[in-house]
Amino acid sequence: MGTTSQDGSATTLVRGACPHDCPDTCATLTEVRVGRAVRFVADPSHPITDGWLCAKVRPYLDRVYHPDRLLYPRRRKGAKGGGRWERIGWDEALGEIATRWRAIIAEHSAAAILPYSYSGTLGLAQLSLCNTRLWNRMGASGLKRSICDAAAEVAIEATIGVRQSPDPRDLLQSKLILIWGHNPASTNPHVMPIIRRAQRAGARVVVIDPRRTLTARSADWHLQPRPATDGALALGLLHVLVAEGLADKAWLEEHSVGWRELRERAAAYPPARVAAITGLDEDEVVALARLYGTTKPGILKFSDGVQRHANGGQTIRALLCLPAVTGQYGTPGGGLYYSQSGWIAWDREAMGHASECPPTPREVNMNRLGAALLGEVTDPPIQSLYVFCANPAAASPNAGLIAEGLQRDDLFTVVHELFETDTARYADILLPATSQLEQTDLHKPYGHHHLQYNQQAIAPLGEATSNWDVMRLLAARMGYDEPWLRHSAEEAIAEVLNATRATNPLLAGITLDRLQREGTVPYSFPPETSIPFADGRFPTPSGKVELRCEAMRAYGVDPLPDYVPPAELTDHPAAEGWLTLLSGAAHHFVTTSLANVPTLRAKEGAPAIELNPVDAAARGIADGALVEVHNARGGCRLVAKVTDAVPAGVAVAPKGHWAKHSDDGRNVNWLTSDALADLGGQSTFHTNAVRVRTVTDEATGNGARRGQDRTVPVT
Ligand SMILES: Nc1nc2c(c(=O)[nH]1)N[C@H]1C(S)=C(S)[C@@H](COP(=O)(O)OP(=O)(O)OC[C@H]3O[C@@H](n4cnc5c(=O)[nH]c(N)nc54)[C@H](O)[C@@H]3O)O[C@H]1N2
Ligand SMILES: Nc1nc2c(c(=O)[nH]1)N[C@H]1C(S)=C(S)[C@@H](COP(=O)(O)OP(=O)(O)OC[C@H]3O[C@@H](n4cnc5c(=O)[nH]c(N)nc54)[C@H](O)[C@@H]3O)O[C@H]1N2
Ligand code: SF4
Ligand SMILES: [Mo]
Repeated sequence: MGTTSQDGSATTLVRGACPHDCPDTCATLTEVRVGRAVRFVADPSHPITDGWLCAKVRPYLDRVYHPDRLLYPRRRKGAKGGGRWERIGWDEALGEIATRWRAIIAEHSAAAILPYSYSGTLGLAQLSLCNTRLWNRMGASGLKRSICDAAAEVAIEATIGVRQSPDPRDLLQSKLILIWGHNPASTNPHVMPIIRRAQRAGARVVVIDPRRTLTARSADWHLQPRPATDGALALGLLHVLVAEGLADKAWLEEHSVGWRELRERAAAYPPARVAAITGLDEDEVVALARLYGTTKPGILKFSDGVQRHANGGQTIRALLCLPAVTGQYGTPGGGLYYSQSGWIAWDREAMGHASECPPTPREVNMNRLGAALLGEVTDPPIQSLYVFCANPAAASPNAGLIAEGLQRDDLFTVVHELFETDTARYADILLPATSQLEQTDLHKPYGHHHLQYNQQAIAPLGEATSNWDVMRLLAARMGYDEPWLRHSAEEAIAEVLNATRATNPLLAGITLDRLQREGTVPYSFPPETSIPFADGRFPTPSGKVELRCEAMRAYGVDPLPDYVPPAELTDHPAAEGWLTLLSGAAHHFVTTSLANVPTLRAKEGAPAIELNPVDAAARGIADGALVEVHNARGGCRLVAKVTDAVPAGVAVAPKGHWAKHSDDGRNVNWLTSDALADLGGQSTFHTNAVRVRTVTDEATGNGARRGQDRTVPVT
C-alpha cells in the first residue's frame, strides 16, 4: 500500500501481525518512510483487534529502534555472565558454532546439543520451523515445551478431544461468563469490550481468582478461593448441581463417559468441605452452583494461570466437567472458551521433515533446565545450549539454578536475541535477531479465527538476522543440504500451508498469495460450524466427553478428576509464616519481552510484591518497604505493596521484570519451583511457598540504586 506523506516523501503501509505470546494476535500496519518505520498502529479493519493495540505494544517502535538492540554478532570475553564482548563477523560466529558442534557430536552424539526456545514470537516461520527442521536433521535433543499450558493441553485433549473455542464475538450470546483463574483485562485484552457489551446487555460476569485483578474489579461477582483449591471448588459445584437436580442427565447419558462415577466423586465434596478447603463461604459455593446451573447459556472461560500448580491437570479436568454436567458443550454462547489452537494443526511432516531424519534421541523438560544442566541429564550430558525466542534465566522456574548451570565452563551456549537479556549475558556467542518488522511470518492465533500474515516492513537493523535465516545458515555450515533447509521463509510457509490445506477444510481457498494480499484471512468455516462440538461429537476415543478418562492412568493420575493439595503448600503451612506467592502476567510486559522499554518499565513500576495488610502487619512491613522474599530455592528483593487486593496468606509478584535491572540481580523466578505438575510435565509457578521479611539498610546496600541496570553478574 503506497501513499504520500505531508512532506512529499513516499510512504508505504505494510501489513503485519503482533508476534507476542498473546491470544489476540493483532493485525498491525507499519508506515515506512525512506526505509524507516515511522508509525505502528492496529489495522482498523480487523474484526477482533478492532483498530487498537494494547498498552504493551503501542510503543513497539521503541522496541524496534531501542538503543540497546544487538546489531552484530559477539563473542564472550572474560568470565561467563560478565557482560564483556568482542564484535565478530557472522562468518566467524557461524564457523565457530559449527566447529564446536561437530566436535560435540563426534564425542557425545548430537543429543548433547539442546535447542531451547519458547514464545518470543509465535510465528510459523520464525518459531515453529526453527524448533524443528535443523534439530531434527541433526538428531539433537528435543525440548518438552511444558512451561505454559501443558497440563491444560493434556487434560483438554483427553477429556473433550481438542482445544477449540467459539468466535470471541459469540460471548455476546452468553448470559453468564465465568472467568476462572484468568485475567483477560491484561492477557487477552480484545475480549474485554465484548465481555463488557455482554454485561451491559444483562450477562453476569463472575471472576474466580485469589487476587482482585483488573478483570475482577469490573465483574459482577468476584470469588477468592485459596490458590490451587479450584479442583475442590469445581467438584463442590458438581455436588450441588447434582443435589439440586440441575444436572442435565439426558445430555450426560448421551454424550459422556463415567457420569455416575463422577457423581460419586462429587458426593465427597459437600459445600461444607469445599468451604473448608477453599476458604470460601458455604453459601458462596451453593450460590455459584445455582447461578451456573440455572443461567444459560453460560460459558466457562479460563486460560493457563489456573493450571500452573502441582494439581493443575486434575484441576482442568474438574473444570471441564462443568459444561458437560449442565449440557452446555456445543451450544451458542455456552460451553468452554479456552484456546483456538486446535482448529488448525500445521502438518507435522511438512513442518519438520522428521521422516527423513534420525529419531529425536530424547526430550528434556524445559522446566528442569537448571537441573538438566547440572547433572540430571546424563548420557550424554548437555554440552551445548542454543537459545532463541526465550529468556530462561529470567522466565523459567528456579532461575538461580539456571544461572548456575549457564556458568558451567564446559557448556557452549549460543543465544540469538534482540537484546542482552539475563540469558544472553551467559552466552559464549551472542547473535543479533530481527524484530517482527524486519522479518516475514504467518501467525495462527490462539484467540480468534483468522490467519495473520506479517510482511517484512523494513530492512534488518545492523547485521540482525531472522531466526529462520540463521537456521538456514547453520544448516549450510553443518553440511546439511536438504532443500527444506534452504528454502526461504515464504517457500517454507507455502509448503506447510499447502500440506495442511490438503487435509483441513478450514484452509479452503487460503493460499500464500491471498495471505500476502489480504493480511488477515478468516478460517473457511462452513455456515454455523464455528461453535465447537455443535454436532455433539467429541474427538476422544469414545467420541464422548470422558469425565472418567482411562488415558489418565498412563500419567499415573486418577481417571476421575480430584483435588490433591500440592505438597509444596501443605509442607509450608501459613501457621508457620509461609505465604503462597502467585506470579502471573504483568500488565505492561509479555513475560520478560518488552520489560526493557523505558516507558513500559516506568508504567509497571519497580518489581513489587502485593501483601495483605494482615500479613504485612504480622511481619512489621510498611507499604513501600523493600522486602526480602525467600525460600529454600533462593530469594529476591521486592518493594512491598500493602493491599487488600490479595487475601491473607497469598502474595502476588508478577513475572517479567529482568533480573539484571534489580540491585540484587534476581527476579521472582529465583523463588519459583521447578517441580512438575500432575500432567504434561507442566510448570508449577504458583505452587510457591515463600517467606517475606523486611530488609535492613545494612543488608540492602545502596537502596537508592534500585531499578537501575546492574552490571555485576549474579552468582
Ligand atoms: N499483559 C500480559 N499479557 C500476557 C502475558 C504477559 O506476560 N503479560 N503472558 C501471555 C502468556 S505467556 C500467557 S500463558 C497468558 C496467560 O494468561 P492468564 O492465564 O490470564 O494469566 P496469568 O496472569 O498467568 O494467570 C491468570 C490468573 O490466575 C490467577 N491464579 C493463579 N493461581 C490460581 C489458582 O490456583 N486459582 C485461581 N482461581 N486463580 C489462580 C492469578 O492470580 C492470575 O490473575 O497471557 C498472555 N498474555
Ligand atoms: N514467575 C513466572 N514465570 C513465568 C510464568 C509465570 O506465570 N510466572 N509464565 C510462563 C509462561 S506462561 C511462559 S509462556 C514463559 C515465556 O517464557 P519465554 O518464552 O522465555 O518468554 P520471554 O521472557 O518473553 O522471552 C522471549 C525472548 O525472545 C526474544 N525474542 C522475541 N522475538 C524474537 C525473535 O524473533 N527471535 C529471537 N531470536 N528472539 C526473539 C525476546 O527478546 C525475549 O527476550 O514464561 C513463563 N514464566
Ligand atoms: S500483545 Fe496482544 S493485545 Fe497487545 S498488540 Fe500484541 S496481540 Fe494485540
Ligand atoms: Mo504462556
